[in-house]
Amino acid sequence: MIRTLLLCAILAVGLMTPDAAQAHAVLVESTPIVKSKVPGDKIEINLHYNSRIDAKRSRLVLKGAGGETVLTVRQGKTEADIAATAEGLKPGAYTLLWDVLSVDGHVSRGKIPFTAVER
Ligand SMILES: [Cu+2]
Repeated sequence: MIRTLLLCAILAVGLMTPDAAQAHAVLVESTPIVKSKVPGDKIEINLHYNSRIDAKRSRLVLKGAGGETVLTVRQGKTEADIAATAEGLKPGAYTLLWDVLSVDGHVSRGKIPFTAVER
């Protein structure tokens, strides 16, 4: 992790183009919001990053009591957004695991815990 960040810093300094300087993907905003309660059995997911994301080479996995589901990732409203639809959710705790490829070729990952509740 630290080694990856260092490498990024070195690359960012080495290739001081506007793109490289802001290429490493950091999650800026998410739907659902971390630790939020989401009503209903179908949720629209949208993750917004600080840089362009390669949606085709990014992964979203939804983990819940019933197991793991690999979601179909699509480009969101902008090139810095990815989106997916999760259906058939039962009330309970879930974790959305994201794994994205940004334009500098680096993968970053994170998780978004949330709770599905009855509408
Ligand atoms: Cu990077």
